[in-house]
Amino acid sequence: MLKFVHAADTHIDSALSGLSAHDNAVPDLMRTATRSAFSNLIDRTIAEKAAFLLLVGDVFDTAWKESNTGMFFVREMARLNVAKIQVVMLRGNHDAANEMTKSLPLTPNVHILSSEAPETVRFDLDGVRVAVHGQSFKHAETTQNLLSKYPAPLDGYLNIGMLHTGLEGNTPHGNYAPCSLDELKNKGYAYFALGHIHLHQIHCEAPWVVMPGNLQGRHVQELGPRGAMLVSYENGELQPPQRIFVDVLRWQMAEVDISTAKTRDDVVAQAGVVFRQLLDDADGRPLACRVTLTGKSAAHGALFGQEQLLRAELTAQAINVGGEEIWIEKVKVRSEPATDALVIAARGDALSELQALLGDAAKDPEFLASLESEFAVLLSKMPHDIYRQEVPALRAVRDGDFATLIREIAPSVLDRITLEA
Ligand SMILES: [Mn+2]
Repeated sequence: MLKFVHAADTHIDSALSGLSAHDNAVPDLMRTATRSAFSNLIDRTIAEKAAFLLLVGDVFDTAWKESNTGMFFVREMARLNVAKIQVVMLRGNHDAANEMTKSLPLTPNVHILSSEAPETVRFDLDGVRVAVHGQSFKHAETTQNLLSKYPAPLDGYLNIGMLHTGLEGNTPHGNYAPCSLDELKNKGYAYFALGHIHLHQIHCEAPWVVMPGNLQGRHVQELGPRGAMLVSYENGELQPPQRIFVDVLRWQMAEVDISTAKTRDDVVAQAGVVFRQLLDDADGRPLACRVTLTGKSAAHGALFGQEQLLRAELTAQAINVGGEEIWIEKVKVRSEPATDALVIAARGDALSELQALLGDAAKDPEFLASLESEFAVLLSKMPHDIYRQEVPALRAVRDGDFATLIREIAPSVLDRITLEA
């Protein structure tokens, strides 16, 4: 049996973003995660006794700022060389050939595919002949179809294509080296090792057309487990590729339905249950979470305008549940008041009147102008670090958008009164 590993978008030395030091985040892990994931990939490749490793572009996030990044890569490649594992790599839009001005000598097991024309690397591995075809990006802005010039499959070989591509371009990742799935299928290769799009996807099973996804989630847009593909070739046939997870930290959405919560304490307790569940499902990895509170809740009114406090309480809860294993990226309050505006209007009591008053206030230019002048005095006295805080209500005040402020606050005010009545 022959095995190989297919990885892409390792973005070595790109830092994770979205967690800051003032929370209980470990800054070291944020900085070193992409490197650690890459080392895990090499460990796993050696442990699996793979014959070769394919790195399909964006191996590096940018040109090396210092030789340190390059030296790390040299060391990892040398480990594979000792284990007699071959490497075929190509350059993508993040590490295009003309951007990578610095270079260091590498062990002879590493083949970097040409950026001038498609190139084929051949191996004879325990009687299995393998041909790997591919081309590096010369410039970051490579928007022509590279695939069309790839060679025909070689007879008697296991043919593998490597391509860094935005496919047909319907992704937020840019339309690099575009091509269609039909073009890939019609090439006559047994396996297409793709790269560029960070989300894992198997596009086709016959032949295999596989996007491994990136190696390590770097922010809240890159959710869930991340890694590479392990592929086996047995009795003249490729077996279904398996995902291997080498990430060292995971991003997740922590959605907390607070419909049954009555107080902020209830909200924090319910968030704890969600944190516990996410942590149980994280394969022992630390987690970075975006917390979103949803549902019609009696606790909604107690959350509004309390973003800083709520965040502190949820962070404390995260520490209670997971120690240093779960961090909070952001808290989004998407819950709604328990009582509908229509229900309140139908009551025909003092509360309905207050609701109507608040509704009119948002449309009263004189009242809005008076708010503006009163807040102007307040804002001028506010310490700069507080002034800059990204709190929705404060942002509305800064922007002079008092109508929005009233519309947002009104349901919470009514909710608090309803609950206390
Ligand atoms: Mn890319």
